[in-house]
Amino acid sequence: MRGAARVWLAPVLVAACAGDPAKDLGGKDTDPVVDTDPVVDTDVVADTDVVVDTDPPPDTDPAVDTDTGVVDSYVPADTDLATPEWGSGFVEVAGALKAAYPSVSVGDQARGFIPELTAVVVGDLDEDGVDDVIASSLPSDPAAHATLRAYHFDPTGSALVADPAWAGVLDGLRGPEMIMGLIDLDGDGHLDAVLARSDRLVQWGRGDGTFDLDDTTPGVCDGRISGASLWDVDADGWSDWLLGPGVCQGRAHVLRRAGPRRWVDEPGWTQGQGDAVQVATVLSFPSGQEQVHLIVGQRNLAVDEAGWLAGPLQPVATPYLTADRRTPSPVFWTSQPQFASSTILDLAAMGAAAEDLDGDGHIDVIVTIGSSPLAVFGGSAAGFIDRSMDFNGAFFADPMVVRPLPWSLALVDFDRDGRLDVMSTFGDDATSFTLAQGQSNQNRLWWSRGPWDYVESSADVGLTMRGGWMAMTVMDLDHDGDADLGMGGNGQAPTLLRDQIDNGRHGLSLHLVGTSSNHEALGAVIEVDSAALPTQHRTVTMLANPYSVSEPIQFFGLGSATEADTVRVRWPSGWTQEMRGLSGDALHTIVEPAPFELDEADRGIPADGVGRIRLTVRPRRSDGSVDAGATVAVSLDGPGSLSTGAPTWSGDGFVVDVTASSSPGSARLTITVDGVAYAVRPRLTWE
Ligand SMILES: [Ca+2]
Ligand SMILES: [Ca+2]
Ligand SMILES: [Ca+2]
Ligand SMILES: [Ca+2]
Repeated sequence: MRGAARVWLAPVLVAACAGDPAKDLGGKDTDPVVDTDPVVDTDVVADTDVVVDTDPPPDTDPAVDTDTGVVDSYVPADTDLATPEWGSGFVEVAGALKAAYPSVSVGDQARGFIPELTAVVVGDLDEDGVDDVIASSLPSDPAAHATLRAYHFDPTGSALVADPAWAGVLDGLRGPEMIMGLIDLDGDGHLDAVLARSDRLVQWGRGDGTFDLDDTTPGVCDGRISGASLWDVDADGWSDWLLGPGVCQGRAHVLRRAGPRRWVDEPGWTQGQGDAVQVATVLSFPSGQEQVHLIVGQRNLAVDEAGWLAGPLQPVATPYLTADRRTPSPVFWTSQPQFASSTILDLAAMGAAAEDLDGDGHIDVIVTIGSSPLAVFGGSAAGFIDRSMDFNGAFFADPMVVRPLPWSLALVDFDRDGRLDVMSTFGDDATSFTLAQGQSNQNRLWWSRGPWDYVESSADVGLTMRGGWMAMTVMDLDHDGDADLGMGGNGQAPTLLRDQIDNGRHGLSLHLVGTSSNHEALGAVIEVDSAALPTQHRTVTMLANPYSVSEPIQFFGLGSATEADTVRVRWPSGWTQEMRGLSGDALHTIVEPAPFELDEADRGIPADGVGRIRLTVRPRRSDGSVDAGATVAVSLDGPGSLSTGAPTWSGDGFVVDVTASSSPGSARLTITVDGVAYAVRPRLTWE
């Protein structure tokens, strides 16, 4: 089984089958389009009142506003941002990890053993305030199971301490596959573990380092996966999974969240997909009024597959998503003319990330592709346009036996100057590892000095360690407001890198926790004003990295300012929260003050025609306070019945009871406040 996995993790081989682009270095676009006429955003002036009582209606558009074209001018007030300063750069804090991996197996070609594959994830599993680390590895021996090792950080986050007491604690997680990430998926406050198997995808954390193993996730093909995406496809307030088979061929699956700890495969939610994709992972993001899902992986070259799924952000009727060929033309293919009619799946993309890199209000997408390291799809009002970037000079200059492959991405402002930098891991896949017998690759950082203007700064930040890298998780392990990294790879001991870029600039990290919105706050738009930098906008998405599922923490630079004047969060539920004076150099967790609540956690009761679920609506002002003077209306689409009359103010919120139907089915609630509907429409189930 694992031998087969090498096939889909083999862009070099695939590219060779499709015309040998690995040998075609291509002519790179030397004249990248640069926005010379940025639209100035006039709608971001911070209110000076600490208590805001403007009572704005909920915004029904949780996506980036493409009509107003919010633009960051990228003209920082801090003139010293023109040149980078790196201080100590990235510093490894992986001593204990390295000690545990004195020799990582590099495989045995004669016996068909691929290199040992490693990954590392971070989270506070026992909730003592100090992050914990789980390193996992898939041994070379195909008959062996993944191994797990647990560590604590010292309180400063500067060193790792092995914890023998946890050897037994992790027994529950031991199994055939690696741990890709730690996320609180059910919103109970305890981190849950995401495993690299679709039929054992989530193990539920108890908050003390132990886990419940009652997994009911539907399996996909033989179960092995290397990545998965979360997105609230049906906008019901619960995140759904998008994932696909990693070994066999099949389709990308959408698993609807049907309860706090339950997902149901929904083949009827998509249309137009073929059945011949090996999915590395999925990248989900909003684009205008749409949700877009990029299937990262490779298709059977004999079968046409579009490679994207797209549908409205506010879907009404199934199918919610339709297969689409979004790959920009002639983007990227300008330097690869032999692929002029190809889809993204022809090039075996293995990682992807989405963010508005140039501040024009449109999400841009970067994809790692084997035969030309980074493909940049620039978002525009007309769809993706050509943003061929010269990310690759140093990459091509590296004297390698076989071209190293890019894998995982991070689009993060590492130096806190307000501009998003680009980092990619590089390493072999099993095939190139075998061909070259283990190469010494280097991860790369490109520093942004303006829209579509990047300077490779890998050596400046100390990214000189060489190895075979693949997985990358992004976190703030020392809670100081900047982005730290976990990395693993083929035949490679995992490592942790702490951002010690000391340059006098400050930053903050934000971890959003949705309540009425999806728990991961995916799709939320964050706007940060600080004294020293132009307004920054980010959209919360997950990175699509192999063997890496990071909690979507957002990082903002503050330049010389020590706090953010204003942080605005437009939650996926549709209402906007505003906070003042969040301190820099810190990780802030922001929990959505719920604009509505249901008194049944699983949102389902028997279809007996009698039982009731109570909905409490609390219209929120931007400071989070409840507005008892708002006008609230509720409607039900589907079986069941609402209590008669207008929603009544109970002293704690506007209360509506929904009575179950007498036959099984489901219905969705639409909640309207002062004439504007919430963007989340919860689903009730009569079972
Ligand atoms: Ca949990
Ligand atoms: Ca959902
Ligand atoms: Ca930066
Ligand atoms: Ca940090």
